Amino acid sequence: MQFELMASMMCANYGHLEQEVRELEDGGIDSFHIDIMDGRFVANFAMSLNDMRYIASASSVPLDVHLMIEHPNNRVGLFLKNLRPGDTVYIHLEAEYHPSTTLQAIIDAGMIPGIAINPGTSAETITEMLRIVKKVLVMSVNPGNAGQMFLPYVGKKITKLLALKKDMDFELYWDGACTADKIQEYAPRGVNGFVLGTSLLFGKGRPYGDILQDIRELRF
Ligand code: S6P
Ligand code: MG
Repeated sequence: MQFELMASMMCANYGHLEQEVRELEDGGIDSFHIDIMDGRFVANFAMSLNDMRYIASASSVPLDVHLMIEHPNNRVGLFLKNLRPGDTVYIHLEAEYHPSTTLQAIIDAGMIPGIAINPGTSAETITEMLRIVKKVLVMSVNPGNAGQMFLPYVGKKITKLLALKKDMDFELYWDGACTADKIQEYAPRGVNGFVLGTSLLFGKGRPYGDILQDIRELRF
């Protein structure tokens, strides 16, 4: 079964970031998930533009940039000019009046356009945008922090999106509280990838490569 695994780099150990990047890359991570927050759209601040730039320079593994910022159209250029073609940029639909304008800027820069949606945003709300984006990142926790509890009502929305996915050209990704049972249930149903944070990857006292291999073989 094919599915992607992304490392949520806000959960990494910044005491030795270079080693973290190297170990994840050697362990076969598919992309580095970069959580950018502005203290407004969400109350927290996570990674910075400099962190993103460093990781882009330290590895050729694709970046998966999750912008949790208000009106990303005003700032997306700062990120785009530091990325490589083929990296993904997600904006939150809830944070922009005219998301298609921002998504077009992402496409024009050669990046993969994605939308992220909060737990409270319905599948119906995003249907039109599904014609433009390549990826949808479903938040299964409210954005802002790692280490939160899964919100069970998101499961029904994922089921709806999996049905829409059969006729439309987009991929579906899971972000938040991703545990082994979620991968076991949703990878066979068609979720394309999972963001791994404190629930499954970081702070476990085991080499990342071993953890990633176990997940890929659904050996939990
Ligand atoms: C949350 C952020 C996520 C988390 C990740 C943490 O605002 O978008 O990417 O960092 O989900 O994973 P976990 O397993 O600690 O919930
Ligand atoms: Mg994220």
